[in-house]
Amino acid sequence: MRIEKEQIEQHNNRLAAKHKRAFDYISEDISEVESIINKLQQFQIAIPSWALGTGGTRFGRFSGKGEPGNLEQKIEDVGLLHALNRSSGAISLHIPWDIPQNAEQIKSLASSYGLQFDAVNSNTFQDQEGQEHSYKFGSLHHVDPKVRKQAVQHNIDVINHGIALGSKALTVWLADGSSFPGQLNFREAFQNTLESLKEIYAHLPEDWKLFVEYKAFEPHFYSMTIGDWGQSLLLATKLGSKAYTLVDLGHHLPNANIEQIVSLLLMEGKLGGFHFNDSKYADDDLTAGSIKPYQLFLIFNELVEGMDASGLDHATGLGWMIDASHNLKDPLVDLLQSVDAIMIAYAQALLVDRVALKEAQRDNDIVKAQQILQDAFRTDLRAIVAEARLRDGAALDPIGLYNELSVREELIKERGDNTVATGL
Ligand code: AOS
Ligand code: ZN
Ligand code: ZN
Repeated sequence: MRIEKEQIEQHNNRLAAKHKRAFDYISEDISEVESIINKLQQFQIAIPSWALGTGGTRFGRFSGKGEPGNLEQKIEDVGLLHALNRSSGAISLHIPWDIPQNAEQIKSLASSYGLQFDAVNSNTFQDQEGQEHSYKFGSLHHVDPKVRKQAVQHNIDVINHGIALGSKALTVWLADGSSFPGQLNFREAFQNTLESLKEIYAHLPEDWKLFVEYKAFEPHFYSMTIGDWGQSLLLATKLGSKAYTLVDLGHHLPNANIEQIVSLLLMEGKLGGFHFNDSKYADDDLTAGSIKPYQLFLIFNELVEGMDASGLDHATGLGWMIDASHNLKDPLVDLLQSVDAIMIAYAQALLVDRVALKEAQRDNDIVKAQQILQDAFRTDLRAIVAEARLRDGAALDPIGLYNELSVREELIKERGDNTVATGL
């Protein structure tokens, strides 16, 4: 299924008058409105292939329907999202779940939807069919060099798939850790991981980045070998200039100050990319902005400040990606909600009066500083985000149009009750 230009135009025409009233009202008081719209138009958030199917929990999985059964259909799904919002112009693949049989065909299919290939993700957290050694006790950190070698080779294969598709980054997330004290020698586990990553790093093309993702706990509950941003930064620093830390919002211990982590990683030039999601407890992988929208705004506030300070382009300076997986909502609707929440938080961060904030900080005027941030956060910028979509030829109300066009019903007609188990 494809969404046609005319269908979007008809939808937008119906909402045009209402949108114009809201847009005129809000933009009157914002002098830099054009520059904010421009930046929103540039900003793209990659969609992970594993978020397109209904996620599961270890207790059960309630299947959706009309879900993509192969890579072509996953690309079609992201194409639909991108047509609706023009902000989801990339897909992030997961090997071996998404092995492209014919890279050229896959590439041209993606570009027919205006999509690029974001970071490729390796998977050494599950045993694959026909694999010689098991990852039960870890992969890159494993005590047995034969297991490490197998995991390194898998990552090299993933890089090669990525090269064929035009990806520019490899994301490594490891389930390596221990669940009982004494199970691991921490130093050896770290050293083994570093040595394995060095071998992978040696195969990275010149213009590629390696993203080292950390996670505080789960699947292991005593230690994770790359458990926090310190361990990730240590590895990225030892590896070299193409290695960076990747921040997944759900991978911290409760109440961690993620915005401060982001700020310092940017200062060190070592923040590489982002996995957006939201959570109340841990790695809940809920819709971005659904639980802690103020935190999302504060993170974007640091991103904008830090990227401007180091001269990084907002759209291309970091890898932006969603990492979420649910079992209650239609995954496509959920992704539209996530992208919208991210855009709103970004727009609000762009609205912050940086000069006034700097002054307030210099004067130790904490009341003023707090007010500046909260003023921006409490401004309803939905019409500005919608205007950016309108100018890009996307829908004023993406979820509204998704429902008007009965997209899910159409997909069920095309694909049947197909449902796939993906995601972690
Ligand atoms: C796992 O918790 C991490 O968030 C990974 O980034 C990701 O979910 C995984 O690689 C996808 O299976
Ligand atoms: Zn992640
Ligand atoms: Zn996660």
